[in-house]
Amino acid sequence: MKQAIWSVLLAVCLAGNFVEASEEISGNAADQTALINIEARDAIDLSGEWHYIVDPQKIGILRGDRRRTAVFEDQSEPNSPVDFLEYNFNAAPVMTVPGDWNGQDPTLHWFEGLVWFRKVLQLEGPQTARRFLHIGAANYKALVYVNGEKVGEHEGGFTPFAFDVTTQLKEGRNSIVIGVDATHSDDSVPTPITDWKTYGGLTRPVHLVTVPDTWVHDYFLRLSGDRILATVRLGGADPGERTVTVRIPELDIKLKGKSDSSGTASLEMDIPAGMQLWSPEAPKLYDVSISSAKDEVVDRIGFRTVATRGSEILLNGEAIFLRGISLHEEALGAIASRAFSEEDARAMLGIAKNDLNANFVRLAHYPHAEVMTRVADEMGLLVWSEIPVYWDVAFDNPQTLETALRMQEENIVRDRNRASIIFWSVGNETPQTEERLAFFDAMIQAARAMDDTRLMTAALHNVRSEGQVYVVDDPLAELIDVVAVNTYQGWYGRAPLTRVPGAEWQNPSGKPFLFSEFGAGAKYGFHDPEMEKYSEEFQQAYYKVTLEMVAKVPGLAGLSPWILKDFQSPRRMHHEYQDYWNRKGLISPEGDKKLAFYVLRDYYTEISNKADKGQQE
Ligand code: GCB
Repeated sequence: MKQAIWSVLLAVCLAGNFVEASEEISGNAADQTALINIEARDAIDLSGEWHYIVDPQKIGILRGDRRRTAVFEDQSEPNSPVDFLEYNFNAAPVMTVPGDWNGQDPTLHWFEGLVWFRKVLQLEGPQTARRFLHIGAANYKALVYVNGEKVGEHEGGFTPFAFDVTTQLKEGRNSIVIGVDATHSDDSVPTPITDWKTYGGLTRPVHLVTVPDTWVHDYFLRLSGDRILATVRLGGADPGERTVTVRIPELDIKLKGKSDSSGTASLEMDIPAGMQLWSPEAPKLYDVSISSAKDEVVDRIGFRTVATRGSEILLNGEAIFLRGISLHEEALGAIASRAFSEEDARAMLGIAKNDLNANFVRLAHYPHAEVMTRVADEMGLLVWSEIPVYWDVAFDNPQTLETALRMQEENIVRDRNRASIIFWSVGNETPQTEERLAFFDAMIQAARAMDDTRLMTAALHNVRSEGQVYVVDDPLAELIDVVAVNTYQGWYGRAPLTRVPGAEWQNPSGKPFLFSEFGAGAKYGFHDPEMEKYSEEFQQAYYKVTLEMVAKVPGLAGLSPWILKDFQSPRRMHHEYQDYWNRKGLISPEGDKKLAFYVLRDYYTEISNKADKGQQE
């Protein structure tokens, strides 16, 4: 169950005579999704060095009469009331936040347990302003304390959360302690079994955000038919009956209205003449201001529509072919890391857009950093955004569903103003069971209720084969808008590459059909004229035959081969070729292009003129 790890731990510690737990540790104190667009707010950026303490037995979450190990209290000061301490943040090493611990401390390379982080913050004057501690992401669970008091906890490694810390902050020295536990379980999302490395830590920025009495919490601007719609949610003790204004100066737009008793305002108008729609070729973004009373948040937002017509995907009413590539959220470099700066995002997405001639990226297998979709908006790349319901999660566990729903909500609320995102994906390669169908049904309904302007999808692998005919055979196809399939014929299994072009695909749903993955491993620099697996020549040949097969699929709407860059994975243990890297990248960890890169680039260049005009014949 969701809190099982903590409960077991408590039981163990009680047996060991720790008499009292620090406090209630079940439940999630964040009662609503975090306020959005932190970069545009009045905020203190807590990036930089944080002291950290590794807690392999997770004893630091207990207090009772053992205050000497109650790490969250942070009594690391000379006049501590405790007899003596068995930790000391001041003497502990530091690491950079945002950042994963795996790449920063060699002893934590594969560590998947609890690490405590502490930052001291000096604040001047009496602390009356309302403040939120906003955490961009902590993988996987976070326990958050301010000045020794618990302000909340959060589960889920890739989405933001925030706690109101107004009453805990004080003038002078403030201690912020965050316990980050990277332990996954059979009930977590994902489980411990993934083909990617679990990076632990505070992997995205931490901010202390100041808001006025009534603040703009989140907003959603979009097109619906020939109207612009804006939904603005206010926060505060009394957010009802407030004037809310949305301005787009370049278009002379000023929408004004009042919030309802819950603090939500819904504004709309006809699309003005002269408004430019966002597209990969012309990624037009407008400066937008959203304000109410003393709060104003500015953003840059693009407007476009996405829909389906039979087997076609329509962007702004025109059929589009998705020339895609999948990517993990890992920065370039021999020592891979999860932290994604704007520079990292520009480097990776730039290779996709400019070097590969892609117009689409599948951001697998979890929500990537917000900066990725912001840069995609700017560069003109369409985005697939995914929730890590990966392989076999506990589909029959209501708490696992709750976790997945919450992640999805946090992701959608954070990112639904990004024109680049066209798909919300609920998961990847899941087993064909009734429980899983019900689980996804709940996710899809919830996503549609929050955002009816995008298409729902999932990466499927349930395929029936009749000789060389492959038929997508998954009832989930009924619930989603776009059917996407992962296929590895020619890599996994013994079928020779010569068989691949003869494969014939059928998609009985009649909905748009994508290849969300295909790929083969190759170690950059390993050349073999005999085309052994793991050689660049094998991968190159694999891409050639697979693209031959792809080109024959009638009405195919696009592809996102696996994957742009080699990525770290505990499952890839072959010392000669893998050394814990999944080598299906078209580029090496350092960014060197393998031979197959050019095969895909040439294919995209060749079809781009044709594809821009419509789908494949
Ligand atoms: C898949 C998974 C992906 C793996 C990939 C592989 O089907 O969706 O997460 O990394 O195959 O390399 O086998």
